[in-house]
Amino acid sequence: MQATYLKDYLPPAYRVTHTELTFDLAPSATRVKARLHMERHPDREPDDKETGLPLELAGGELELIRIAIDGQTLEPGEFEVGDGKLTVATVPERFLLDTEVEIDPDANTALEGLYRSNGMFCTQCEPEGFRRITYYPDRPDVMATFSTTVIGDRDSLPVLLSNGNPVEKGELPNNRHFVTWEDPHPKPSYLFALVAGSLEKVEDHYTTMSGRDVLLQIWVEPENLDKTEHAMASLKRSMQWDEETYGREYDLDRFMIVAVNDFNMGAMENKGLNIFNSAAVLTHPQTANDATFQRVEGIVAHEYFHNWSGNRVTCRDWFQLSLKEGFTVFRDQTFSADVNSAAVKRIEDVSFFRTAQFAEDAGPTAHPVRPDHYIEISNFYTLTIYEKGAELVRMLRHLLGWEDFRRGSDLYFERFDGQAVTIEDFVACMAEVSGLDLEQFLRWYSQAGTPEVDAHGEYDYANCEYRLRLSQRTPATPGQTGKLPLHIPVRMGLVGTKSGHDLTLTLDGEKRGKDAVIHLREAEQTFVFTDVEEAPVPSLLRGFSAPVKLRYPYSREELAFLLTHDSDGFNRWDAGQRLTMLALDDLIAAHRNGVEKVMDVRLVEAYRSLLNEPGDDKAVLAEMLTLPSEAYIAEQQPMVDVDAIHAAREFVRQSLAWQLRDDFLAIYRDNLSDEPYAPTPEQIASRRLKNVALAYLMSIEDDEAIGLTQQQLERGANMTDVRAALTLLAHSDRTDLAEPALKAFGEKWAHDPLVMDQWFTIQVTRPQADVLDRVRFLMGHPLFSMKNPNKVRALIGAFAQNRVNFHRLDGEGYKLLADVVIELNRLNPEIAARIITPLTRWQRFDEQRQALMKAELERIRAEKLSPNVYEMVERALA
Ligand code: HT7
Ligand code: ZN
Repeated sequence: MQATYLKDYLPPAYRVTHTELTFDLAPSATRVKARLHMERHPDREPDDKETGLPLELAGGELELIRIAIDGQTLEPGEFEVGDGKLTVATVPERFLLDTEVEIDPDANTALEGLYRSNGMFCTQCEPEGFRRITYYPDRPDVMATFSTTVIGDRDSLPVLLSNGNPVEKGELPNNRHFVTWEDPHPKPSYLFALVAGSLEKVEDHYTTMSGRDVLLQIWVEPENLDKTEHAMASLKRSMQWDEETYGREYDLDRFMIVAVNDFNMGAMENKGLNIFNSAAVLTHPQTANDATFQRVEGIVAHEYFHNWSGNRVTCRDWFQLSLKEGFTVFRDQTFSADVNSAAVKRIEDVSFFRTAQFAEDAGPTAHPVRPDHYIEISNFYTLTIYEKGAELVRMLRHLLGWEDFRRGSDLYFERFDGQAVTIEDFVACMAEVSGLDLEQFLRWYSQAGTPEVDAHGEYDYANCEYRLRLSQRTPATPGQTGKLPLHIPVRMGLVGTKSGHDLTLTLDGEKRGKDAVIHLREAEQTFVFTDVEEAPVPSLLRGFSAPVKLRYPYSREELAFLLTHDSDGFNRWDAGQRLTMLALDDLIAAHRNGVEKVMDVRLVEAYRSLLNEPGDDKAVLAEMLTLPSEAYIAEQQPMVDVDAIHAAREFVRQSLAWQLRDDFLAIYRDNLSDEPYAPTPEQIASRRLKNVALAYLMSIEDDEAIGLTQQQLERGANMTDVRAALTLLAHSDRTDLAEPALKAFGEKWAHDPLVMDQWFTIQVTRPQADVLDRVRFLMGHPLFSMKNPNKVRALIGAFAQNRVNFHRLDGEGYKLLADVVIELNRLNPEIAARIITPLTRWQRFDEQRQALMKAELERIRAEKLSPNVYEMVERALA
């Protein structure tokens, strides 16, 4: 299968200035007429003036009915169809192209292009789905205005939506009707959207900063009308935040969101008509937990922010994907930090990043934030493009300071409005407004892998100097050896061991305050701080100021000191994580060597002080009390021993619970509340703290805790508390408690697909050894469907995260996943290529597991594969 290379980029031979589409909708035979106003691109000179440049349009799964140029129907022989494209050898400089195709939405299980979900027609065009709707130059640097007429059955499809504003509607013979939509903003085809179905709406209004009224609509199936309030409130908050923070105003008269059940990702930012996975938009206190409320808020914001970072200014080609995704994730992260607890948001984002993106960067599918080649671009909607891309934008914000960063962003939007541009264009705006040289910084975009920074500090009592030596190295990644040093901003402080306070930082004779950013640019660099009056403990990489692995040989005493004295909340949390990791390392070694496990008393004492002097930030306290996940611990080990990690973590959990039982109980009781549910930061923090404490107590099957958990479940105050309690019961060894609770929950919520997704997940993430049979059993449940990505994620995806069970030594976990990948490869290649990820990480395990995982990858490789799965398997086995 052929790869596409960044170095081969050429502008399109022909561009489209205006696109007219007519859809005559029918479930298995939809007719699409397209009229494209086309002209030769001024930057593409033909090699031969006589014949000009051929016209090539992308297309797949289309049945061509007719093609005409300037009204003249082309005869077979005057054009060619094959290999995913339609070619016309000679065309005029400027012309009208008419095509008519037939497509089959019902047969479209890949959920790319036009498909049906629960009887509703909907589209997903990013990255290359539009070519499954009509023949088109389906690439982001072709931007056109669109006029779309949607025709459908009046009874089954009363609602007909597309991008922009409705300009005409009317009745047609045979009980059909139509609506015509016009989108005045030029856009690439990946932002096209169409929805038709029997939907109902919730409406609101927003007045923009210049006083324009915008109609806001959320369209859902009738039974979900009571689950839209939070998304609507989140949308209005996002619109206001983007005006206040980035000066960006919405630019159409209406903004619509539609919820669909079958969707490959979270949501899609189509111009004026965002399409959302129902799991990413619907909430109700009884059906969604706090994490879902916060996720919905973040995704609504993300898609809305794309209106500028992605839609008004888009990507020149798909190699630039992080231009829109990295910047938009950075924007949504900052938004969520502003409207919730900023410290907790950063802790959550970084712990996820260090677990999942670091693993990606260290594995066989590692790639730069701007990749230089791909076989299937859908495989590159990755944590590297999204989350690492956001970290790079965050570093730019730190390097420039907020004011210059905002000026750079203003310049970028102004200069490139309505254009398709590159990452260099973005960084150049930042360099221009700040005068900074960002040449070395650009390496972050082209170099894959996580840099490792080693730090060593020495205090010179005689001269009151602190010498900090930093060195950096980025390990080789597939296809990229010889890495160059990066420009790494290290935010830091020196905490005095006597005073317990941050000391003033004097570097090169210049006073830099108590918290400063030093710039590591060389492979090795020493920073000499003068006038340091007491021996300090360094607090490095505050707020995770760069996406690197920082190693400093902290003693446990130094970490306990930072845990209480660091002025940076993020680094206080990080010191706790490092301290816990040291204890876990000893216990993992003890387990492997068959030696008795002994709990580190210093860790118990550190937790005791946290519980006894809780401070006033409950949200941060809950994070501090949360042990690193098994996945994070695994990421820190040279070779992953799933059983030792599980045993060591359980040992720490239970030891803390035994020794601090009364403190946890007090925390639980202090955070009980009768207040009606609201997704406010205060309430969320309180519920989280309460449920973290309950989880410790349930780990030792404390009788009182069992009673409290059952009460919490029966009370059913909200899904946060219910789900937490149900999970604790279902994951305990007490089958007598687990089974009736699961049964009752399953019966109560059988009508609600999103709640049933949670029910599936809770069952397949149990640590007990019978889980694999349960997964197989649940795959036969009437509500499970391989065609619904949410169900696949809830059952199979969640099982693959159940480390002790997925990595069973008999290889049955791997086999199950491989069977699913093979089936999905046929039904939905995008999902197949995502769900395969845990198998691609075989290098991290012992020889026996490696062999089992590779055997399953080979079994998949022997199938007739989609480009998506082919690329993943080839990279995994390379
Ligand atoms: N920009 C959107 C990406 C997306 C997508 C990508 C591949 C396959 C299906 C997809 N659905 C949506 C989502 C976003 O980042 O906002
Ligand atoms: Zn996005």
